[in-house]
Amino acid sequence: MTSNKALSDWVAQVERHVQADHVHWCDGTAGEYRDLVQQMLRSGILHELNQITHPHCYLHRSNPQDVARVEHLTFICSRSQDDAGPNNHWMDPAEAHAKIDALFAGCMRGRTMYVIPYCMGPLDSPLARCGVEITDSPYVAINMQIMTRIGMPALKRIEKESSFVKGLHSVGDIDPKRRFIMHFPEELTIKSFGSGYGGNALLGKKCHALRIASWQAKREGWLAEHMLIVGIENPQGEVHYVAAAFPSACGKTNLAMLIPPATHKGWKVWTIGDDICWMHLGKDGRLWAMNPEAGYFGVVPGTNPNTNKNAYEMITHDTIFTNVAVTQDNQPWWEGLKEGTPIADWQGRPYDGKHGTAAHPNSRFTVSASQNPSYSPKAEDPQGVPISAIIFGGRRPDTVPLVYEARDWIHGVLMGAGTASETTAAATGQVGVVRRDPMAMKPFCGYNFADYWNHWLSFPAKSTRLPKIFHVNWFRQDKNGKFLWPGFGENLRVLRWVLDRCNGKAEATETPIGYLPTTSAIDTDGLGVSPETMQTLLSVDAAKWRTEMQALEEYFRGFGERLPLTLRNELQRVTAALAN
Ligand code: GTP
Ligand code: SPV
Ligand code: MN
Repeated sequence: MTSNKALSDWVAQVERHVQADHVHWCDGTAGEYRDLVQQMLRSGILHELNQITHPHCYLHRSNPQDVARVEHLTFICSRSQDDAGPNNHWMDPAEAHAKIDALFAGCMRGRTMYVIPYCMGPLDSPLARCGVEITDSPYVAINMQIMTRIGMPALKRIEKESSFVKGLHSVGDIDPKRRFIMHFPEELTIKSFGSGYGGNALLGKKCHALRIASWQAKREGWLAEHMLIVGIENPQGEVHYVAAAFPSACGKTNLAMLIPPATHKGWKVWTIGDDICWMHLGKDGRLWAMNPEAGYFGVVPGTNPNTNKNAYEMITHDTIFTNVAVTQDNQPWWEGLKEGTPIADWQGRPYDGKHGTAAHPNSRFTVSASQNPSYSPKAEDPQGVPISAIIFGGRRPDTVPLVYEARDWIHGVLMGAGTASETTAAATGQVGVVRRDPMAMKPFCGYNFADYWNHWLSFPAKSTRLPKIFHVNWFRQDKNGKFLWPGFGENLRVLRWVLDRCNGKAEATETPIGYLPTTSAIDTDGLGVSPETMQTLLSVDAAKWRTEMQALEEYFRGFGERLPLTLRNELQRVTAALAN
């Protein structure tokens, strides 16, 4: 099937080991997608949704034990444990291979083994990277077809290039006790067993494009980040691009396809990507960003015409829904939809409104990026787009202001490293507890955070035209737990201040934690947020921030001697400023 000997040898070796009944090389055609859907409708893996209101939309119900990423079962298996760092679970590579290979032995008897050549990034981009996922899940195969560029063109590229990422996946028997997501960065290899869910199973996404790619990026001088990429067009027709890192389920998809509020005539927003961003220094010294994905695997709950009209519209056709509820007439339903009534929950049980949510809080849509009304043609540009600002953010009910700016790159790296956020349903475990999530990469950095921060800190020596760095928090609450900031489309007002700062046009006040907008610097015309609320959103409580910096210092201590001295000093500088 292929002239690449490394690939054909690996496929043959896997085939012998897993003992699949059939081998199917995915060609990525529309006919193949249709056939796989038909087969899954027959076997019950997919259910047809209302084809009049939602043409070509299907529902997949996961095993209830398999509805999110599993960070405690995710391992970085580098030769040295220190290379994985305290931020990762580590296993010795030989031990890890032995453990997981035993699970793969004979696991595809009676099943078809799908071989999926894929390309992360535009096929003609020098920044793109290829991989091959072998899986026994047809659900994974069609999701990969939407999320990446699969099939013959990717295979051709692999045949021309010397290396590709090998990803082996089996749903096994979906037993959480026999589940591992293992990464072997030195071997460019991923082995994932026992889960069919999103980030555990679509190996091009978090496993390749973040964990393995971040490792490669460190060695080769670029960045692989958990960031959306968005273009903001002002009424004069100028477009500036922003990359923003928020933890899982903290607003990337929403910001990436934001609709300007009615008060903002002449503004337009262009989506490049909603989850992953690969950035390279250009010859001009600017950072150029590329979205390695071709689709969105997005959070469904909360999506409605007021919060995210673009997403709402793009998921009315040709969409795979995972773990949503359904209405009497078989339309998909979720919390926050604001219309319709669910009669069956995400597990297909009759829904009475009394026991839990109808849709799973981490229910997802899979949809091609080309269906997004705000999709930018620049997303297909082989060179990517130049980034003016990098934004970090998290879900913080208190302490963290709506927006503030780092005084320089080093301070910005501290700001990113200091990001913390309430946990969400995107991963198993407790929801709503604040944890440190540096650069929104806690679950995704394929190596020691200390080395990662060092890598970030290496950029000023290579360029004087780096983007400015900011931090935002859309999730500050009042004492009744109500969000103080309206968010969603109104976030454009904050992005305007950010871009004006980049162009030297907006006012700011210097504080110990960075530059904050002056009270009048953010346009609140027609917003309906009182000046007092704006004041709260833009205040810095020194006592709370001293506690915050102490917590960060404690966290940094876990990285020992490997923590870059520059970062330690920067933390001390901010701490000292807060003491005054
Ligand atoms: P991943 O796909 O897990 O990486 O998540 P994401 O960062 O793309 O998050 P997404 O945009 O899907 O948002 C997750 C949840 O946060 C949804 O329920 C949204 O409705 C909600 N959300 C997004 N933006 C805002 C905002 O500006 N304000 C508030 N209050 N909620 C928001
Ligand atoms: C996330 O959890 O950050 C996601 C969904 O984007 S998953 O693909 O499951 O990682
Ligand atoms: Mn994500």
